[in-house]
Amino acid sequence: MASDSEALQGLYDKHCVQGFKYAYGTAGFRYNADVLDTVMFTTGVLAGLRSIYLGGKTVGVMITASHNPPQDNGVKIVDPRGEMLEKSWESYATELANSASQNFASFQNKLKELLEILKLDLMTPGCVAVARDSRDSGPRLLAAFKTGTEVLANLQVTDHGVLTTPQLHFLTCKTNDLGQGAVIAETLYFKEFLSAWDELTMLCNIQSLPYKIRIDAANGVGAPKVEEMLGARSFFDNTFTVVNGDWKNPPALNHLCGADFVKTNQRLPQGISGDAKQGPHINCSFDGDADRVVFYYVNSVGEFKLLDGDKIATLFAKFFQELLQTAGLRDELQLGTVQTAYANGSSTHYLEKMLGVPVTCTPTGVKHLHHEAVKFDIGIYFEANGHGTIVFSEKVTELVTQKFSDASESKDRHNALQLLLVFSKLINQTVGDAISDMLGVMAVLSILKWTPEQWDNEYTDLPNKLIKVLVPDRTVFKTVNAERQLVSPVGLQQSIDDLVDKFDNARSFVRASGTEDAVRVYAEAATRQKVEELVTMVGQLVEKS
Ligand code: G16
Repeated sequence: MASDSEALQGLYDKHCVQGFKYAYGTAGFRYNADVLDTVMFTTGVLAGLRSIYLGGKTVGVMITASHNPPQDNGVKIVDPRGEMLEKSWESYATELANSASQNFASFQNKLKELLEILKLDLMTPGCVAVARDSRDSGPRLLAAFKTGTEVLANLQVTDHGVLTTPQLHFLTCKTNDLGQGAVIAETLYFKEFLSAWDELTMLCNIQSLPYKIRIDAANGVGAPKVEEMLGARSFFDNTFTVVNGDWKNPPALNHLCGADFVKTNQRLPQGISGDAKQGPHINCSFDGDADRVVFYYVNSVGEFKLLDGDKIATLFAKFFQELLQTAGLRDELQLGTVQTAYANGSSTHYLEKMLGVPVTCTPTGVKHLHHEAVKFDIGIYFEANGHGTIVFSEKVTELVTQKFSDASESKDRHNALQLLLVFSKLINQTVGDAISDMLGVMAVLSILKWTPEQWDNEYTDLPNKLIKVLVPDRTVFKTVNAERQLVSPVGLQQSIDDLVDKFDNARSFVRASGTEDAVRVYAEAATRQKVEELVTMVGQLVEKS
C-alpha cells in the first residue's frame, strides 16, 4: 500500500471528488461520466484487492457504458474466469466508492477495514487487466483507475487499450489459463475464434455464407474489431458490410443505431434500408461495446422483422437439441435455457412446449443468467436485448472425446460429436459477445440452410413494447419473483394486475433499470394496438405512484 498516509492522500486527492452516492447496478457502476472519477479511483484499488485475495490471479476491468448514450460511462469488474465480479464483492466495491466520496479519512478507514475483513496479505502480487471502449471520457477515467491501482504497491497493471467488453473478458480468462509469461494480446482473441470458424466451415463443407450480412456497429468499438477479424479471412470477402462504423466520433455512439435502439424501437437503424434491390441478406446490430447482438430483416411486404435474443436462444436450442440427438448424447447431456422476464411469452412456450427444453427465469443481468446456465451441460442464456452466450460443461468435452474414440460410431454421429466441440470453441463462453454470437448464428443458419424468414417462422412473437419512465427516485421500485412483481411502491402491482386482466393474452411488469436513471415498463398483449394501450396505461400508473 502507498507507504504512508500522506502518499495515500496524494493519490486520493488527484481524482476524488466528494458528494456523489454510488450504487452497483446491473453491470457495475454506470453514470454520467462527470461523476465517475472517484469510483474509477476506488475500482483501481478494489480490483487490486480482489486479485490479491485470489492469490494474484488476473482480474479484469472494462471501462464502458455499453448501450448508454455518449455522455455516460461506467466500469465492469471481471473475475478471473471471465465472469462478472462475485456478488459479495459488489458491496465492498460500493462501500469503498462511497467512503471515498465522503472524504479522505473515511476512505482510509474503509480500506483498512476491508484489509482486515479479507485478511489480505499485501505481499502477494496482484494483476489487473484493463481496457476501455471508444468514449471520449475513457482516457480520463482510465487515468483515475490507474492512480487507484498505485495504492497497492505490488500490482501489475496491463492496459489493453481500446477493446470490446467480451474481448477483455476473454483475455482476462486466457491470462489466467496460460499463466505468467504468456503473451496476451488481442490477436489471441482473433486467432481463437477464426480458427474455430475455419474448423467449422471445413467440417460442414461451407464454402460461403448463404447471404450477405450487414453489421450495424453502433458507431462503437465493435466496428474496427469485426472489420479486422473478418477482414483476415478471404472467406468473408464481399459477404459483410459494416455500417455505423464511425467509432472515432464518440458523439455518434449508439445514436439512432445499435442493438438497444433497434430492439427498443423495433425498427431499422440509420444507415440500413429495407431496399430489396440489395439481394438476399440479413442484418445485425451490435451495442456500443459489442457484447450484444440482435438480427433483423425486412420481409417481402416491407415489414421490419426482429430476430432478438429470444430468437437467437431458440435457434441455438433447436440446433443443439438435434445435434445431441444425432450425437447420441440426448440422455446423457442436459440442455437448458435461461431467460429473464423480458423474454417474449411465445419464446418460452416454444422452448418448453415445442422443443421440451427447460427454461429458468432470473433477474435481469448476465451475471444472474450465467450462474444458472452453468448448471446445465449446455446452458443457453440470452436476454431478449441480445445479451447472452452458451456455456458448455466439462462433461461435454469428456463425453465427446470418449465417444469419439469409439470407431463403431456412424459418420453422422462422428460429425455431430465434432460439431459439438467446434461450437464450444466458436462461442465466447465467458460472456455475451456480439462478434462470436454473430458467427455462431451464421454457422447454424448455414448448416440448416435457413433463410431469416425460416428462422423467424419457428414461432410468432406476441406483440410487445418496452418503454422508459422517468421518476424522481427509481430506488423505490422494488421487485421479487425474478423482477416479475413489484413489492414497492405498495399497491402498484395490484393496480397493474387489475389493468392486465382487462386485456387478452397480456402481461406487464415494471422494474428500475440498473444502468439508466429510469424505470422500465414492459408489456405484451394480443395485438399491437392493445400492447400500445397497455404499456401507456401502466406507464401512467408508474408516473402517478
Ligand atoms: C447491461 C447488462 C444486461 C442488461 C442491460 C440492461 O447490458 O449487462 O444484462 O440487460 O444492462 O439492464 P437494465 O435494464 O438494468 O438497465 P449492457 O449491454 O448495457 O452492458
